[in-house]
Amino acid sequence: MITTVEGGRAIRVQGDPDHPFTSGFLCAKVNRYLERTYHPERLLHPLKRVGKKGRGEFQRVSWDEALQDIGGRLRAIAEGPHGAQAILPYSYCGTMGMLQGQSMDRRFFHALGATKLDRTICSTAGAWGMRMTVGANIGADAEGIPSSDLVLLWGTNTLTSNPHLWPFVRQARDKGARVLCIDPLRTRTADQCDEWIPIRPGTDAALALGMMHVIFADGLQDDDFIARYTLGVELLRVRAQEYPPERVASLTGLEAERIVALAREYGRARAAFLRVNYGLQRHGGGAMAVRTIACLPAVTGHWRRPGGGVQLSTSANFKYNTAALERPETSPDVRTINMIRLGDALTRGDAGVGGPPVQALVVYNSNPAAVAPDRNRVLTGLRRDDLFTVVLEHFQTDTADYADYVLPATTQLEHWDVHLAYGHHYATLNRPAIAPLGECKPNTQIFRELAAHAGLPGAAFADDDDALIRQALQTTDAKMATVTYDALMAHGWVRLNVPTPYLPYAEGGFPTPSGKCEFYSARMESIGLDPLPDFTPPHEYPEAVPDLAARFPITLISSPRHQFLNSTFVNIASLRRDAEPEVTLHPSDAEPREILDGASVVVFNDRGAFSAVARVSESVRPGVAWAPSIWWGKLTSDRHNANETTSQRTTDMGGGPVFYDNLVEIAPAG
Ligand SMILES: Nc1nc2c(c(=O)[nH]1)N[C@H]1C(S)=C(S)[C@@H](COP(=O)(O)OP(=O)(O)OC[C@H]3O[C@@H](n4cnc5c(=O)[nH]c(N)nc54)[C@H](O)[C@@H]3O)O[C@H]1N2
Ligand SMILES: Nc1nc2c(c(=O)[nH]1)N[C@H]1C(S)=C(S)[C@@H](COP(=O)(O)OP(=O)(O)OC[C@H]3O[C@@H](n4cnc5c(=O)[nH]c(N)nc54)[C@H](O)[C@@H]3O)O[C@H]1N2
Ligand SMILES: [Mo]
Repeated sequence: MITTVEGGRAIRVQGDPDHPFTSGFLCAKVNRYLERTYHPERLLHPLKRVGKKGRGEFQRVSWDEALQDIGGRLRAIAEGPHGAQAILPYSYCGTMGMLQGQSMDRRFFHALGATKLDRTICSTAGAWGMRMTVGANIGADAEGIPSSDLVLLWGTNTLTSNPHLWPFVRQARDKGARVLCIDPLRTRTADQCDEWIPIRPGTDAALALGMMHVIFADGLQDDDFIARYTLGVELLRVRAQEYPPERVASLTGLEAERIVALAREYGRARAAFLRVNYGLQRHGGGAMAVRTIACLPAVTGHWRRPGGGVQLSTSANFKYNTAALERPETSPDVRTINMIRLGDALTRGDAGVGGPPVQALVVYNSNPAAVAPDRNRVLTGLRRDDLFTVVLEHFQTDTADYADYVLPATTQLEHWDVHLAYGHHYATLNRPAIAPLGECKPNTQIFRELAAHAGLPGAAFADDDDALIRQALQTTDAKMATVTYDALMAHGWVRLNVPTPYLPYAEGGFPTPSGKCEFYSARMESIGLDPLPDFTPPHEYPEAVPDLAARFPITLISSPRHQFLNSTFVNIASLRRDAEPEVTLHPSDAEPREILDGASVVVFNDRGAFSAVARVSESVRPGVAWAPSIWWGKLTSDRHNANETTSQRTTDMGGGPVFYDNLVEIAPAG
């Protein structure tokens, strides 16, 4: 991103036209980054709560007063009967920078001896699935897509969540490639594809196994690739036998002929690109689904060719020196709490992991009062009078309303950082374009100063941001060889030391224990799991929980609204455009409930409820509803959002969330 500054004020942001992946355009949200940065409600001074928790009544205080009080109180808790494990940090991806996201903050909590947070809320299930099959969350290079002859957008809303991929897809299409979208929703992406394959939520592994069934039956597999570079094909064939098209049809809700046709098209393609993304792994069987799909390009040998393979992410290619940034060795042996279980952690004491009650919560780069599942319980916890809460933020979010102190943080325009990517292969430097607004400080600086006020000694807190950048880059990893301090300072971004396009597994070299693509996984067997790919039903799969499904027959998907970035940008007027929370349902579900388009409805289950305006449309499959998210509760008419209904259960592997594995009922309001 290029920022134009005049007289100290940023006046324009634009994409870098020279960047090979983003090629000069920004997404709908970041285009509005100036409106966000200079928003009249931007937090510019430290604030101390004066009203009841949740009311949002605060008064301005000085940094000194805030830091002294916070430092003293955290120290008192650390020295109290429960020790420092009563302190819980809570952060996720407000910024994904290596500095502002995971450096001084970690050093601070490690030195304090605080509880550790397992940062699972987005991607760990899928990452687990990739690791079990190909060995790492490293996939095919999107810059190869123009050479693909088939693109499957599988569980991803590309035009919304990954728009920079689209130009590559178009290039492939211009050369004759077909583009298919596998999604329970006919998203704006599906609308632009050659076909929409409206799968039942949480059943993708069954579809992948059905495809393998047909591919093996028709002899469309690449026997040479399989023999050289994979492990366990005999067992995989047996497993795929169990998934004939008719059975897969009943599991996935797709027609058997459609499944056979898809399998043949995939099997006959030269280089099919599977763009799987995080949407499809937000179900009880999410890790196994990704593991299973990730077997496909090894069965067909598509990894050999540019544009072939599967991409969940490219992030594991970026080997910044996180140990140097975080100093994990300075942490005592403490418990870890899964961030998805925040509701339980704050209200049940220990989120099932044992140990002391949580007495202090320090939130940064996250808005858990909006984004965490089982929102009722999260808010009940945040409301506790005996919980000391500190929030580092740009805005007075739902979470900030429950804070004892709110500390104003800088934005991307105001601080230094370095970034990895999860859809391409370029490292990025974030150079501040303008001075911090008001009294805002970067997270790194806030944690340095908190360390001093909490009486934490150590040279670790003396490193400035320039030193942190240099430490992040201290690595001997071959792919990082091009990512030097000088190159970043000179160009702002630099490609990893990999060819274009990068073919990670063209000649095997899978980073698994066996060095092969593991259809059979001894690691999974050793921890008591099925060593082979399989279909693991969602937790709230109607056939498995008929009583629940009788009361709550609709699966709710609450994936992002085009103009929001999780809960970021929801308070930007030009992006919210006076919209209200909506829920789209199929006419065959609307009719028996007497719900008309535009009607006010309530979406509910045993966990909670939220209001929305109904949209009746065939853009969702029957039995599925879509609530574009993630709303700030405080900007809706009933102060609720879709996470009132989502559960704290975790995925089969990786401890991920199950946001879209969520049975609800929808009724006219009142
Ligand atoms: N505009 C915008 N862009 C974003 C974000 C944002 O909030 N807004 N968030 C960013 C972040 S943090 C992430 S993790 C990514 C997420 O982006 P994606 O990985 O694309 O994931 P989602 O948008 O959660 O879901 C994508 C699609 O998966 C579908 N889906 C749900 N369940 C299933 C299923 O069981 N099977 C299949 N096949 N499809 C299913 C949903 O209907 C949805 O259309 O986007 C990033 N980009
Ligand atoms: N129902 C439902 N729930 C979901 C999802 C969904 O699709 N549906 N998506 C899930 C996913 S994929 C993810 S990744 C999570 C995301 O959850 P979060 O990581 O909590 O993401 P955001 O909601 O964007 O909130 C980030 C906050 O960080 C703040 N911030 C940004 N930069 C900085 C900074 O430099 N310093 C400080 N101190 N603060 C900063 C922003 O102002 C914002 O309020 O939500 C998950 N929750
Ligand atoms: Mo995410």
